[in-house]
Formats: sequence, C-alpha cells, structure tokens
Amino acid sequence: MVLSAVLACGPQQKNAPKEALRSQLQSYVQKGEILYGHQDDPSYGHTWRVENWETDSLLRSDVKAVSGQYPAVLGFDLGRIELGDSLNLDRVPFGLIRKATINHGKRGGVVTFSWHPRNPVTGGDAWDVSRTDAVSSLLEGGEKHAEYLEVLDRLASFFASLEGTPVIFRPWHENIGSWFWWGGALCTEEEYISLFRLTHDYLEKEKGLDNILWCYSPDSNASKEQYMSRYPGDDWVDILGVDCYEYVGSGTIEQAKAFYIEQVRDRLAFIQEISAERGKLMCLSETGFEGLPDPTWWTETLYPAIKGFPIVYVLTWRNADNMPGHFYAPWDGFEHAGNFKEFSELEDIILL
Ligand code: BMA
Repeated sequence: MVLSAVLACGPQQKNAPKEALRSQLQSYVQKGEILYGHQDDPSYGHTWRVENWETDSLLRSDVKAVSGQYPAVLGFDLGRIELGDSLNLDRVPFGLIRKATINHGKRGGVVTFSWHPRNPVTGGDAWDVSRTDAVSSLLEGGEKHAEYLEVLDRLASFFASLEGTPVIFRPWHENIGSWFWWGGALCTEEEYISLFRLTHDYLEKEKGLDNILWCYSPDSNASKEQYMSRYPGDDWVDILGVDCYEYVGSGTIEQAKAFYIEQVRDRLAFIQEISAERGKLMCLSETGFEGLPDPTWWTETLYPAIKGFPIVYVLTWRNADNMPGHFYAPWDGFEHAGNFKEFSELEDIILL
C-alpha cells in the first residue's frame, strides 16, 4: 500500500472535505429540501458566453436573470481533460471551471462534474460505440491501461487544484443504455465495475484525493435489477443518481408528461429503497425537457415527479449558446420563464 493510501484510511478522513460536503447534503435531506442545479450555468447561456474567464467575475447566469438567485448546484463537464486540452468538449476553459467551482464552494454552493471522455481505442467521441473493447482496454492488462493512468493523473491534478473544494464526481454515467462507449452493450458488468473502481481507487488511494463524493448515475432505461447489475459497490459510491429526460417523440406533450412523471417516480422509488438499505444519498443527476415546450413544466411536471423523494438535488442540463433550441433552463426573455420563478419559490426547492 502506498503512503497516500495509508493516509487516506487514517483518522483525518473524518475531517476530509468530502465529509463536510456529505454532512451538508445530509442536512438538506433531513429538512426535506431539494437543491436546484444547472449545467454550465456561469460559463454561457442561451445568448451569451464568457469571453475572458480570467478577468470575468463569472456572475452571469440565465437562472439568476429570471429568478434572482443562482442555482444551488452547478454542473460542469470534464470531457477533453483526458487529452490535456485547455477547453472542454463544449469549449469551456478548464480554468473557468476551476475558478467557478472554487467561487461557488466559497458561497456555499455545490458543484458536480460529469465526464464525456473520448473513445480511447478509436479516438472518436464519447458517443463512438463502434467497438466493444474500449472499456477492457483501460483495465489492468489492457493495451491502453498505461495511457489511462496518465489520464487519471490529469483528472487528479484538476481535482487537486480546487483548493480543497469538495465536489461530486459522476463518471461513467448513463451506462445501461448503449450510446456511450462504456454503455450496457459495450462492456460486461465486470468490466464496467472494474473501470469505475479503478477510476475511484486511483484518485483516492493512489493520489490521496479526499474532496470527491462519487455518484453512480445510470440512465432511466434501468429496472432496479439492471441498475444494481453495474453498481460499483458501497465502498465506491456515495450518491445514487439517475439521468431521466422528457421527450415528446411522435406523441403529445400530455403523453410525454405522464410518461416522464411515472418514469421518474418509479426510478426514484427503487433508488430510495437502495439508498435506505445502504445509507447513501440520492439525486436526480440530470433531467429536463429540451426547449421547455410545456409552459408549466417546472411546477406541473418536474415538481410532481420529484415531490416527496429524499433527493438532495435535481440538475437540469445546459443552455447552449450556439444551438437555439438546446436549452433546459429559462433565460431572460423566454416566454415561460415565470413558471421557473414559481418553482424556484416553492418552500422545498432551494437555490443559492
Ligand atoms: C449533450 C449535449 C451535447 C453536449 C454534451 C456534453 O447532452 O448537450 O451538445 O456536448 O451533452 O455536455
């Protein structure tokens, strides 16, 4: 065992930044409060983007523009950190992400990271599912294992640069469906679990990082059995999440709404059972309805879907500045923004 591993198991673990975050999150749950989160909130919005993060105060926010408050949770993505790039896959500088994370932690907010890494065997993006050996290649004995340890070094340096700010990391998300190279049909259960554990153990035991709570966040295509079939284990997971979106498809908004509410409630119900058995926090790690076509989505769909579940947060996806229909939170001038304001003022919904 390396020295950092000995230290990580030592008595100071109780005082680790991640334990402070865990207690903070537990106290919201005990009060029946649900934090609201938004992906990439300070980086860009529906019609704007931070130009110079070093001089910018990073105080602009579509959510604040319509509700008067910042989201309690900020989400960021680490895709392309594995390449050593300075911009992530949505062109957000990692410098901005670091600065915004530290600022948000200081003002009492919570930060969560997703990761859409590129395919290690094809060089394609996270959605390149053309080969089924990408995950196994990263594991011990695999042809990309040594390179993966270098990727983990980059990840570790990033987390270590957050000045001790505790954060939530949810790698290898949406792993039941098969649209990412680590998805259900692209690797075995054992390979998936090994990859999650390797990622966790390298950062915590090898690198001694103590500022990360780990979230497992499959997509909503999972039954309880499927959800658990790729569960990395209690020693590797702190928060149980699920990503679940509303889609209209060929039906009506009313049908989509009924399906979404039922699906979210079904998934959160079994996650609640698992989290009670295992003493884990739970969250709705990603959700939304692209373009918000339903005028009362926040109060009449999202809220009824989550109400009564002890989730610590719900995060809606990003407001892209370069794809006019790709937004999941309101923005200044959006016709149904008032419904979000109403949602944000509910007693149990917490913004910063
Ligand atoms: C997806 C879309 C993409 C984006 C990716 C990672 O859901 O928003 O445009 O690149 O997430 O943020």
